[in-house]
Amino acid sequence: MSAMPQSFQGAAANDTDAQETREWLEALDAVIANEGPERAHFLLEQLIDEARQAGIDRPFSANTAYVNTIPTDQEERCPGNLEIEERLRAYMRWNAMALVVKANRLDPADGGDLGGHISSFASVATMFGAGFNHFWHAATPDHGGDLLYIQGHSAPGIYARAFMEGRISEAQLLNFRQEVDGKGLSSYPHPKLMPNFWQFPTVSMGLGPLMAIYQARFLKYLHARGIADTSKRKVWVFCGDGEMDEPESLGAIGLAAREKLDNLVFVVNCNLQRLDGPVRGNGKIVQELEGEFRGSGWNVIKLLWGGYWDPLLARDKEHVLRKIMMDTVDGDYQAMKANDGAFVRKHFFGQHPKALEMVAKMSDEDIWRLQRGGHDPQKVYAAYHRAAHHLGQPTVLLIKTVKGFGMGKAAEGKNTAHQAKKLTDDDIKGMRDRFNIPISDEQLAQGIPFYKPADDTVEMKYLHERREKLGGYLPQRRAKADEQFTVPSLSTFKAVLDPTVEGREISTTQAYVRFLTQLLRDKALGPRTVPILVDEARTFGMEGLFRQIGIYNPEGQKYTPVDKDQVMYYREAKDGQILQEGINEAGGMSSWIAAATSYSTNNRIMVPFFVYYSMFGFQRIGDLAWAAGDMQARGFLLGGTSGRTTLNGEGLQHEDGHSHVLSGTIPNCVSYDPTFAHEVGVILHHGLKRMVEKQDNVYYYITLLNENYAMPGLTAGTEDQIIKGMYLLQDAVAAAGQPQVNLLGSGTILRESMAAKLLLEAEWGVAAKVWSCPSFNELARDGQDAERYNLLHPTDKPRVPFVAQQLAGHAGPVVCSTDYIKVFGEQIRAYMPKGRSYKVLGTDGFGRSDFRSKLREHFEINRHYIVVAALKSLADEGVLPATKVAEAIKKYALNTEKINPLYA
Ligand SMILES: Cc1ncc(C[n+]2csc(CCOP(=O)(O)OP(=O)(O)O)c2C)c(N)n1
Ligand SMILES: [Mg+2]
Repeated sequence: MSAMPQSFQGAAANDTDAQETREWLEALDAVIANEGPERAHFLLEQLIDEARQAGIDRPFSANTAYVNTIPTDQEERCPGNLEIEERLRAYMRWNAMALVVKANRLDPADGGDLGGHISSFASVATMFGAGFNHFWHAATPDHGGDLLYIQGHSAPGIYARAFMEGRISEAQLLNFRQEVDGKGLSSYPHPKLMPNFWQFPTVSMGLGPLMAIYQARFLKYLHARGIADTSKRKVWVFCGDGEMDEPESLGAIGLAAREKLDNLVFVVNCNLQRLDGPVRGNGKIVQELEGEFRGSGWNVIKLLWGGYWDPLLARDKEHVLRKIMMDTVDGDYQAMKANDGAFVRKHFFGQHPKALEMVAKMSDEDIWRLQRGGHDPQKVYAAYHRAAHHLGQPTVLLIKTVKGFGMGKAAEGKNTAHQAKKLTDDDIKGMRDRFNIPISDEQLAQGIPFYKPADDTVEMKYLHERREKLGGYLPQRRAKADEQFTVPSLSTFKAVLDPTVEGREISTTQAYVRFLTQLLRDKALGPRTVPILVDEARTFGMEGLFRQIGIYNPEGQKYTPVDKDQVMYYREAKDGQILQEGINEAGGMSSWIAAATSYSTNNRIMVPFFVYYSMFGFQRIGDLAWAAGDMQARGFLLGGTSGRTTLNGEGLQHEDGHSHVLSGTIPNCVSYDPTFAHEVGVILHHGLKRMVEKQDNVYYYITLLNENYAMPGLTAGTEDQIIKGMYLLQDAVAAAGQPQVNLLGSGTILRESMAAKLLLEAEWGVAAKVWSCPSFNELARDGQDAERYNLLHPTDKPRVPFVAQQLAGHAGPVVCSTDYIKVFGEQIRAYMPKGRSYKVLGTDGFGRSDFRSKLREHFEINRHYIVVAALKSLADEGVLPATKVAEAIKKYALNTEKINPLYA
């Protein structure tokens, strides 16, 4: 008879029939021993099912014991030469360390350290090794390539490998974090800075895991739609255990399971530490994550213990050791690894006499060698193999490691490990000895040399051979797609360029939808168009697309939609074209990024259009928008229902008066706030030309309005000016001596300027010209660029900013009015023609709900305020007496004592 299981002993206190309990447990033990764990699992499932059917309220537990998920006898053996791999890894560890330490021993004139991390790669090195040597395929003609999301601060290890592979030179290693003069290596993965190397920016914690889920989904989407064969490709995502606390990290794991993304593997490096200290000192991060992921429907593989533990666990018939493993909290686990074998014997095994007995014959060194699973290459291989072959679910590997592994007293398991970057000479010697790096004390004394074996050594041959087998080196990024498209001519989009017929009013949102519908009809680009929605299709009048092109759903449509009998019913299909993300802007943005970088990751140019409430854009998902810039995304973001006073009834949370200020902070984001349908058409068309035809690395942000009005149509010849950001919309001919002004505006408020023009002319004898400025951001960039040129070329003929060029022949003060905060319009103040006065009206302050006219009065941007601002400018210039301004204020009954809307 087997010994009494530990679990049984633990339950004894509230056990009313110990004999019966023992019989059940013995029966289970017998099944495991004779028929195997699979059978035991089946029986338990049956029992649980039966219990549930009988109405027993059995609480769900997603957790398993604190041991490896894969039993030792079921491990797939690694076919590689682990000894050679270990040596190669040792050199990479060394070079990664040297790279950081050398950079931080430089003595910069300005005193600032360059920084860098050693401990994270030290903990993840074996996990990278297994992947690079055996699993991760590069892009080849018959394989699109696996996609790697590398934990950002383990970048030095990736550089160390690329150096060994001959892809990065020693000179580049010496320029780690010194990028300004070119050739340096970026601190973290940044496609923008190393466009042929890094694919995914991951160092803003949480964004990597989130974006990767949508990336994996997008691969399935491309396959389902027959655009690319992605069947062999996988997305591997490395995250820190601390990083999993970011809500973004876990935020989309439900989608991954729901869509059965078996092309997705998360590897969580559970070194139990983050930057300041333990991730869960009082608990167990692995168990917590196991519950989260399994509860969400993922395949969970825990790899906690290395092979040296196997014999001990095999002898642990009474589950004494397992119980200690489960009862020890992460804070204590960390302390074990920051100490030594004697400490582990006393504080870990010492928790139970039987455990102490198990290790009685082992020396302290032997005990120290009982390593964590993530440092055992065979076990890591087996876990990866399982993950790579698992079907129907995404897999998460929870792999336990030691932060600063191999760095000795300097960092290993220390709370300070994360920031260890200036090792002492002794620490460095310690590492050299521990990893057998063939570098002498004399060589070390002259600096810390990098180490690379000769090309004809077995190690180097093995290194290259492994990558050749897997199609080439990684990471590697494609900067341009091989394919080419011709964008249909502008006239194709005639429907949005022509004036609206008499009595017909439309919004710029409708103009956008018409443009999109037209583009979808294009034979080549239509299928490449990816409309992305976050449960607002009806808000933007796009529900017609549901039926027309369908909503992507890998399951198709298993139900009969409630509106099936209607023309525009809610159609879901396996090859649907629309990505409908539900109420989920971060997910929509992640999908958009996957599509917008498809030219690089899939060698397929896709044209994503993501439309959302403009307030829930840059402000809500700003860091993703920044990552999109880094990734050189190409596509359209449409900020719907934009402007502070346009979305009248919605109030403070919905009325956007600043998204253009935020979009302007992203260098490769080009933004527009058009007023008219033809402007939308010209801008979208130009965007297609740049991003699709020329493959320029920019993306477009265009705000759309929900206000209907007659559209004037395109005046031929103004296209370029629309793109540059400013054109004369309504001229005025001033009689001799007549006061003149220029009214600038964008978005809906331009129409207030148009109304003000009429008032100025009819009631105040002022000739007013109206300028439509679809992009103050582009005007500002142009002006800054001209000013910079002039600064650096003082003796050249000065460049004239476009704003000044446009206004040059048009005398009179300038008044700018937009539905955005004043800094938006303020941006171009410096680029006025010399001596020209400039007044800016804008919508600073919290929004609120009311009618549009009331809001425009509240924010002081309606036609009356514009008239008053124009008259005041003229009075300041001495053209009119100040009493005229007072007269206007009175005439329009402006409340001069009301609170500044900024503070209201
Ligand atoms: C959004 C964000 N916040 C903070 C940081 C700074 N940061 C970089 S690494 C790190 C600790 C990471 O710990 P963990 O995820 O456990 O990774 P490990 O190094 O332990 O593998 C922090 C706080 C960041 N990069 N991104
Ligand atoms: Mg960690």
